Amino acid sequence: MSLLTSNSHSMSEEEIDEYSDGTIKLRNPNIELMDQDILYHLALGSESHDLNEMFGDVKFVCMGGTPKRMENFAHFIMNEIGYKLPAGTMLQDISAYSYRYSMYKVGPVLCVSHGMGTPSVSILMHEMIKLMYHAKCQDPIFIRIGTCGGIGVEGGTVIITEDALDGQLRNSHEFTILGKVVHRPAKLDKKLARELKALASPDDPYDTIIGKTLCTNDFYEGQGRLDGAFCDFSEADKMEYLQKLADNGVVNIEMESTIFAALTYHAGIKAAVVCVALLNRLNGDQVNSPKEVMNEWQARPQILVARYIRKVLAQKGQLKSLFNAQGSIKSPRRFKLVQQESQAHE
Ligand code: R2B
Ligand code: URA
Repeated sequence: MSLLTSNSHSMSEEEIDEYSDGTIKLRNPNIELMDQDILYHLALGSESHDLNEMFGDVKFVCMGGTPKRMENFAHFIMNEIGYKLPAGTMLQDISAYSYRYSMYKVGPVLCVSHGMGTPSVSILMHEMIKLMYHAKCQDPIFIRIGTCGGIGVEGGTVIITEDALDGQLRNSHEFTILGKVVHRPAKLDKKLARELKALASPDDPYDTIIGKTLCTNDFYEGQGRLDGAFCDFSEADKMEYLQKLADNGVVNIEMESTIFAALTYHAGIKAAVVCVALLNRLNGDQVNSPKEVMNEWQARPQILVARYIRKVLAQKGQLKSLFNAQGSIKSPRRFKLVQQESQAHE
């Protein structure tokens, strides 16, 4: 397929946008012709950094809204895959100098914050896909770990997205490019979604389900909330809309899934979205569960994704080598506590 002639609707299921070695085939011929490619919002560049050396081993790119959640996830996954930092080193925010997104690397797992809403995710996805290309990563899998409002599901339920729908229930993301409206399919990897679902344990004290996800451009009016600064509809209108969503198989609402799905699919990257519901929107609009409860809920998608990463690494025989890697930190959590304790006595 010519890089220039491929368009939004031409990519069939069979077409794979990667080379036979699994590296990303960039659908933009301009990049190769540039002296350098500055990934401005990541504070990285193709000539300023050895991106292949830094990121060539990345197999999983996990993204979530906030820098803190992704830092927590980085520490969590470090424990889960038994990755040990070399003596005297700590996890560093690789993109700290961008002051936009944060990024932590734990062996084959890259943990990146994406901010709120599709524009923020779009910018990040362009740069992350180019990063995968410059780094020559092979078959990277992208997973969004997020929060959402549930529809007919209780707070704390883990939801794996089957299809991402826009505000008009279309399974695509709408772009305006050079003044023209372009739709790209918002497709996620169904097999990956099923594999994730299979890793839910009957012992988990919560449900893990698969369903359709509505992606909106706003948290308030856009999600049919009555509690924004403005509201020109009635409670009955809202309930009718939520019921319509439910009738169409929608089980949750969030704000990033269509762009995430559309750009990963366009790049030929396998991707999934796993969110935890912070409330059941059929019961109300306010997010008002206690902080500790919500923190525990937010760990749930991370637990599922960690199970998946462990499983894949174990299948490839790579889990053991990570466990055996040289390192001096036995427990990142305790390490941090000891460090904080020492700082307090400075
Ligand atoms: C879920 O939570 C955020 C809004 O509070 C948004 O980023 C999303 O998708
Ligand atoms: N995130 C959303 O986008 N909506 C909710 O209701 C909760 C979290």
